[in-house]
Amino acid sequence: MKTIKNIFLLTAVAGLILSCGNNNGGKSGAMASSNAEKVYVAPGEHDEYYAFMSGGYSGNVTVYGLPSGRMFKEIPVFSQFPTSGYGYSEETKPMFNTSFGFVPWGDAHHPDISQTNGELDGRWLFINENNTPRIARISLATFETEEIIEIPHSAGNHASSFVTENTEYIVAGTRFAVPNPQRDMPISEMKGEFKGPLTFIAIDDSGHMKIDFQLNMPGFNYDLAHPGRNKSHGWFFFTSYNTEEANTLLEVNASQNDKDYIVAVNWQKLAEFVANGGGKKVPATYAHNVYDEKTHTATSTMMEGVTSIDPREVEGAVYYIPIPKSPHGCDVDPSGEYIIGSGKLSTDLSIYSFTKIQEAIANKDYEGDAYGIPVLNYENTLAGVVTQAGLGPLHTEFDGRGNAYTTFFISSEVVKWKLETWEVVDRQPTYYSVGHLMIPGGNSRTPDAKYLVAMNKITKDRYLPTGPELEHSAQLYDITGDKMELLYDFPTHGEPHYAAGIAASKIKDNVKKYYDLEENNHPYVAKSESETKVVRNGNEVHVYMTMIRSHFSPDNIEGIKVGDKVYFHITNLEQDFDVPHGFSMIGANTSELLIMPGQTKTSIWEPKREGVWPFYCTDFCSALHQEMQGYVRVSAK
Ligand code: CUK
Ligand code: CUA
Repeated sequence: MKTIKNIFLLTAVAGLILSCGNNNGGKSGAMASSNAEKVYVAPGEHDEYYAFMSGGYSGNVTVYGLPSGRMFKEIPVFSQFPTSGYGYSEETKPMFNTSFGFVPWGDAHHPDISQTNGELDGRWLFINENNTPRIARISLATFETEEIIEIPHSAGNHASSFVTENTEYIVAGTRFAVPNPQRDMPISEMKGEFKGPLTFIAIDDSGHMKIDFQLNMPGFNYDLAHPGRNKSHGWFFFTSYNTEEANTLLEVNASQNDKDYIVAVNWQKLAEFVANGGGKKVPATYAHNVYDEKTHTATSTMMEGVTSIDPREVEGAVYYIPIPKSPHGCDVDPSGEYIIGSGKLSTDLSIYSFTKIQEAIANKDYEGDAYGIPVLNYENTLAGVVTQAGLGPLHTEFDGRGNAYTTFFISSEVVKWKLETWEVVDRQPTYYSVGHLMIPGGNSRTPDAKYLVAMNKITKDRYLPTGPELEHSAQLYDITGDKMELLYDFPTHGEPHYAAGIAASKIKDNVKKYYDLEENNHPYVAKSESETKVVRNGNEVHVYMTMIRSHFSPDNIEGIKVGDKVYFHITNLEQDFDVPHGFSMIGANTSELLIMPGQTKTSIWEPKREGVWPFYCTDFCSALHQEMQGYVRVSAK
């Protein structure tokens, strides 16, 4: 209890010291203006990098440009988004289907970009949902969520979504241990009974996610993860906490042991084992939701069964390595030799050597075991320790020049240190209390290390006050010199945990400008005004509608009755970049729709009253945008 209290005190003190200090990051006027030049992207010019930031409790992803810090877009993923109608349109509602029912909100933490040969390839962005465990795949051609898969037997899907070097697997680790299979049992009897499955999701030949297997680990909490890369490709590393398996007052009870574990998993061995028929098919029910770009429609399939592996049944595949208690981040350097574990209650970082881990495994140099899983020796696997580097280390990124950068939440700073000598070479304050940090490509073999973005949890006085809550704040540092230089603050949306950055050149030429109308296979498409019609089927009315600058067709609809269920299936006939049209109907509680060129979307309207009711385009699309409107006549039943 004492430690915990002290930590909170320290947070307050650190915060105070920093807020009394120089709030602009200690820049004199001249320096500030040269920093301004570094982030200045002249009107009409493009940024050098994309930054995809998780939205935390917003459930979505925001897209920023670096170095300008300009926000370009919010990509709706796990949450309904009235701006576009995502999760409201009939086509996208199935994206929120889960085994728990319709869940139109999520807590999105860790985005990761697909890789080929250890380099970011710019095809997809993956992101996890913590609360109702799911992983999403977003296309970096359309910037749309194309797929969401639920993770069965998991709870608090936090050690996710991290991608291996050839996107062989997207890995999802559970934070909460829970009964597996779920059952009614006393919470106090969790010890030894709960499980913490780690899920390995592959991409199948059709480009879709499929759960290949689950590693049914003992019931610790699995917090964060990163894949091995380069020489450690084929392995995956996770941090665990609460190895005490406490079920209450974790702040006290989960800090009893001085050490928790890093889990080292040889996934290549497990994949082989499963490919040869290993593992046990166990019951599982989970939703798999796929958005099809040709029909512009999502379908949800309820899947049954997963392959489960007991970590003890595959020799040489799973090991525990002790780490100072309650670790958080788990990061792997670009060479793959060093695995960095940060103890969030500690001042030190433990750095493990992949070579030493392999030697320890070969020599069976075990300290003992936990639930039959060998525990390697702490000292013998350690490559080094960065000592007294700061308070509350959380996450580390790399620049590919032999340096690592670690965030310290409590002392509110980013610390730069050298791999191999473990010496601290620079530290810069963050405003305030930084969580993750991101260097574009910082978790690949080849970081593109010009900038570092710190994602801060507390904003306080950085911006004009906006009521009791301020948006979180990111800070951009120039890391090309010996010392990091704070360039810029910019507000972020929701709560960015991790972010993924990539050179714009790897994406921008592949971005889709519009959907080909010829390829539109939506069942209710109207590809020209001559195909528009109104079809009644009992009390269901299907309106096949089109939109083009600057009218709807049809724009006068009669014959609708109170009690009807009207489906507006609206196709945007435009074949040009950046000409969406909107559709909104008076009194409709289903959100407006924003329909991309060549796309069809459906809105349902159930008129309650007789009259003549207008609809209009919501997006200012041409000089005659305001004329883009129509009426529906509603008569008594
Ligand atoms: S967690 Cu948020 S600061 Cu979800 Cu990656 Cu460490
Ligand atoms: Cu179409 Cu405004």
